[in-house]
Amino acid sequence: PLRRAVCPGSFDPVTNGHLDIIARASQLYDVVHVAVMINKSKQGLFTVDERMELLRQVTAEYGNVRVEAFHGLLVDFCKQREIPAIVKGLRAVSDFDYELQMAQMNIGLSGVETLFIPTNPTYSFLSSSLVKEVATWGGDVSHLVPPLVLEALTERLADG
Ligand code: COD
Repeated sequence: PLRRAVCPGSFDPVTNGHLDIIARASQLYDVVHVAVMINKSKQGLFTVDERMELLRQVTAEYGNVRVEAFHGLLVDFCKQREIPAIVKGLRAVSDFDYELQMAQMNIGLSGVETLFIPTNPTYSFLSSSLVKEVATWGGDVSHLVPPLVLEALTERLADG
């Protein structure tokens, strides 16, 4: 059977930090599902469809990445697709508390394991929310997101 893993997140929008983890997971597993988790209480800068389209384009070169959206529990996404592993990036100790809590909850709920990949230090300070904030005020984020995402950000922020 194919070895599967999921990289979940909000991806609003995808950054070079996300891509580093997705690329590394794609070397370790036959199929990597990238799950855009829908959070109705959190309005994004990009719609879920826009986030998925950006993710599809920037992960196309890896060849074994599937981008999907899901509303509900991550463990249910995993159960429906027979995915035994969640792969997450750990940026710093500050990520650890919450990530450990979620990992323990998820294994308790359904036996799905969580594996952590240490973030490339180049991206350890990077988050989608900081990228949005810096870009909003005209700061240069061209080294932090793929060119396609930079284009989408510039366009979206010019609209608003
Ligand atoms: N470098 C490396 N990895 C990174 C970086 C970076 N700079 N930035 C982010 N990442 C990785 C991390 O692993 C992170 O967890 C993931 O990418 C996604 O990041 P975001 O910011 O897009 O997404 P979050 O933090 O909003 O995602 C949280 C989830 C959606 C995964 C979580 O809330 C969830 O699983 N929700 C579904 C509902 C559920 O099951 N809840 C119960 C949980 S126990």
